[in-house]
Amino acid sequence: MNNLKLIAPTLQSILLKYTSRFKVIRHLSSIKNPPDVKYIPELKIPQGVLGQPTCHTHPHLISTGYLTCGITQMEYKERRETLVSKLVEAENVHKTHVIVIPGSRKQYMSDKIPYVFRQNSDFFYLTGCLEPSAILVMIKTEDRDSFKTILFVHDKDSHAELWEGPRTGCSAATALFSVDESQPVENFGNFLNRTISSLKSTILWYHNESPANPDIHDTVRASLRHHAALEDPQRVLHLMRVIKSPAEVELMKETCYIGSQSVNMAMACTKPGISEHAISSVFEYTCRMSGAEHGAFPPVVAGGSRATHIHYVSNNQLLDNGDMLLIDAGCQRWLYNSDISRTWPVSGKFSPHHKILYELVLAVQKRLIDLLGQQRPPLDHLFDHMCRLLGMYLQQEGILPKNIDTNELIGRAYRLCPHHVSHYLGLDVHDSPLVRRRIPVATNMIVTVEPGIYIRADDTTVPPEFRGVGIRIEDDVLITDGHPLILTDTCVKEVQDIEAIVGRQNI
Ligand SMILES: [Mn+2]
Repeated sequence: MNNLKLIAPTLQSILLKYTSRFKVIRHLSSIKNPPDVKYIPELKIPQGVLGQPTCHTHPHLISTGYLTCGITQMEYKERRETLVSKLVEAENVHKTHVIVIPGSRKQYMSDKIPYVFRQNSDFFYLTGCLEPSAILVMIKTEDRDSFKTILFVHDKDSHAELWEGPRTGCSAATALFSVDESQPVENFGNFLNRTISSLKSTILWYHNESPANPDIHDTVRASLRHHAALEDPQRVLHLMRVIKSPAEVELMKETCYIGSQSVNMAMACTKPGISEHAISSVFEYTCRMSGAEHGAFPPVVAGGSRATHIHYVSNNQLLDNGDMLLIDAGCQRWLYNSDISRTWPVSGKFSPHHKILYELVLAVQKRLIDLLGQQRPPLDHLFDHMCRLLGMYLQQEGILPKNIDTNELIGRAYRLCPHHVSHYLGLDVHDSPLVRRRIPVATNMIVTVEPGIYIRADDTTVPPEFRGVGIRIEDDVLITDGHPLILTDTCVKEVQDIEAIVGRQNI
């Protein structure tokens, strides 16, 4: 994390010089001692060069005793234990439970040209394993209290390793991932068939829709010939994933901090005539130099009325002096994601009408964060609150007419902000997608709060001076027993602070 020091002094001097709110910019440090980590001496990280970074080969990334940054072998093991006990409890008429969670396979942009590999979040959450096409299998029979964990990985192969780099291999994988047994991936099909056909009253837990790994999907489907019942483990798994452990909270703080500073840097580099592409590059550069692997998603960098297209990612226009610029971007660090939106004037000075709209969205956002702490509502209710607040404030400013009833007002507000105001955040940007947004938020969930307003250039239902602008303000928020903790709170969002730093950095 020392790399942030390359970026931080410039940014720190800008923030200190021009804003009142940033007295101290902390430097990132590797996570050394996450709270509540159990130290289990018998779990050891094998020595030697393996298929992924370890505390021995990459001490600048992973502290001694951890499997991945900030997370121990024990924590991964406990997650597997929790999942198995919850699944067995959910379907207790079956005698045998076989759980299959595949890793992602490599993706190619064209022949033999790979994309950067991204592990399947469910698989990573349960193993910490970064190897493509590895497979986790857990078997619980009724005659034993414990269950057996088998990890299928690509075994050592000097020819393949010449091209692709070192593999962990079966013998080191057993110790590294603290599983009972590791086998070569080629054995998986036979193993599954044999297991399912030899055991009575078996239920196969496998995510059958939109399979994470099409290569093994047919193998798993074929094993169903042996009269096993099929159930999806994802709903239970996502209910676990949506509540973050202390170590995960620390990782989320880091990725949110990097994302926040990178948006600040993008703001500082903005000036009339610069391209959306350049601003996008500043964001990405700052993230990566600060310890993020890459962006969390293709960023939206949208000037003027282009910001009214919610998923504008072309980012190929030049920024005009009178435009507002909307950024929706985030980064990934150790697979944990941040997701931030900010909107600022290209010129560094809000026009009176842009300022009215911006302060209105900011007021809605702050009110929604307060509500999360006070009422802990389901995220769907938060969306209802947003429409009501947005409608009310727009009416107060004379942007929506006074003579319409509440229902119509909420409908008009909804048309001006058609996207949801919140989603869960973590290993996936839209995290734990099987967890409904109808359940109340709970302590240690991390959610976004992202109200917006999008007024098209040809929208004749609002006064002309407010048309052709899109504004969104998005923070990442940890639900606590008290007031929510805004993990992206070092990202500038007050009008005076934005005006103080836009354009202060030359590139
Ligand atoms: Mn978001």
